[in-house]
Amino acid sequence: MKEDFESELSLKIEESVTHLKRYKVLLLNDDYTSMDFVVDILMDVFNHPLDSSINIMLAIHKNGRAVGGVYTYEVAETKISQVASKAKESKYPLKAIMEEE
Ligand code: TYC
Repeated sequence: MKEDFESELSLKIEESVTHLKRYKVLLLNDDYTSMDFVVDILMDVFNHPLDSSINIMLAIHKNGRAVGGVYTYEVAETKISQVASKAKESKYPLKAIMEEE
């Protein structure tokens, strides 16, 4: 059917557009995660050096959120799930989300 073809095509276009976009991965503040743990996450998951990691962590603590990095959709998803599993393992409520840039 023409309608089926068109809706399949528009889904494909949507997917292609999703993959061309860039996504900010934001870390969110909370009252329980230790500052040291967030600094470790910024170094280990987001590959920031120690001094930038401390500055980003303090920005999250002060402003409620800050950007850990900007990535393709898949890489952003991977960073978010890495944060989620490390936080779970350490019993911290730390959360990362993505936003279209
Ligand atoms: N607010 C936390 C504290 O005072 C520290 C913190 C910073 C938590 C950044 C989460 O994404 C975060 N221990």
